[in-house]
Amino acid sequence: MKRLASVAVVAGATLALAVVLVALGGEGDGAQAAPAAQATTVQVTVQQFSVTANPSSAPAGAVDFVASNTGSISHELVIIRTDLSPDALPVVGNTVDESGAGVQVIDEIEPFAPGTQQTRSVNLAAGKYVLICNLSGHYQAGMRRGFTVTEATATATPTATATTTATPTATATTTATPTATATVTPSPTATPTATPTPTPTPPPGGTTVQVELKEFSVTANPTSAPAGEVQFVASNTGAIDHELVIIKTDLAPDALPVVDNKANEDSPGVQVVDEIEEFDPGRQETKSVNLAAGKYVLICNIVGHYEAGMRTAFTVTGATATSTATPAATATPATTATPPPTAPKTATSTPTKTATPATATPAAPPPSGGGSIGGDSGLPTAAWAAIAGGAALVLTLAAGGLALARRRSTGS
Ligand SMILES: [Cu+2]
Repeated sequence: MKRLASVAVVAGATLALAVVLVALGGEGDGAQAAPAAQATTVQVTVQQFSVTANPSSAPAGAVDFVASNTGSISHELVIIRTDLSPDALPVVGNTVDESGAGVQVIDEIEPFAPGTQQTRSVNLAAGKYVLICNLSGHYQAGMRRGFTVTEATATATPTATATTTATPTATATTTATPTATATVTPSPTATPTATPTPTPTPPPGGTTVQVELKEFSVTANPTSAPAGEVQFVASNTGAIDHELVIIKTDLAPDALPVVDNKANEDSPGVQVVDEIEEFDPGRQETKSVNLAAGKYVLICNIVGHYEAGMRTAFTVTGATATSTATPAATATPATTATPPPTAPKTATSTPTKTATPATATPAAPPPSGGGSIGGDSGLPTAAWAAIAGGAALVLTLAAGGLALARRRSTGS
């Protein structure tokens, strides 16, 4: 009962406020009075990575969505009727499943360029809607917004425009509740951070370059390497898929020719050396390439990403003098006792069996050898070695016989 009473007070106060405003002469645009008759215009802003709608609801009937792309890459607007919450739409891969359960696509504005505006008029029944951009990864990155369509007659004035103009002292306490205006949340703008950390250390087995990919920047550390093997370790620290394209070019990173919102990988002066295909956020991919001295640009060439800032310069210097010192012998494992090249091969090949007396695991026979011999029994290691040797011999003979038989049967 108390609640009812307070509701009545609020309603009364609101009514009073409205009366006062009308009496004052209605400085606001009082066009909100009869929305059902004509279309409601909804201003929609799409950018990386948000969708906002103002107002955030409309009465059933004609609705004109005026969508502005204030981002730096292309976006689209899909109008979906669904009772699911905006962030709970079914996702397949990197996009919302537009034919998924509980999802009904009403209409959409195809991808349109940054800085442009598109309008779409639709007729909407009362219900809950979600406005999204369904370009790869954009929905997950945050491009979604709930939108409500109310019954046409009942709520003619759900959007209290009076609150913006009127700030009355007396009724302020009671009217504090009903302001349900669309909040325009500023989205984070892309800030390419070029970290200059040049330390081209000469590599023992190649230079490792850490590359960070995110919306919308590419950073490399170090930013240069001596000619030769370069291992790119690319981390996607963003919220959507990215890729890494390694391009040899004398052009500046931001001066690559662009076609259809992508750097043109086939244009003259642009030589794609290699690439890591697009991969998920939070993941890491590695690619080793052999690079000649020269200038390079590292980019993500998913539609729009290059233009949005995903590019950085990378330099490959002439091979340093230290390249001759690289020893080829470091690769050999534990048995590094390998003598200088003059030593005969027989010296290293024969003693392998005897050289491992302690572990009791003799060298496994080359083909089809599977049995490892455990060392827990009471047998002396010499006995095990003998058994192993015998077994190896038998296995080898068996394998040889098998191979012979097979060769004979196939006739080759
Ligand atoms: Cu990208």
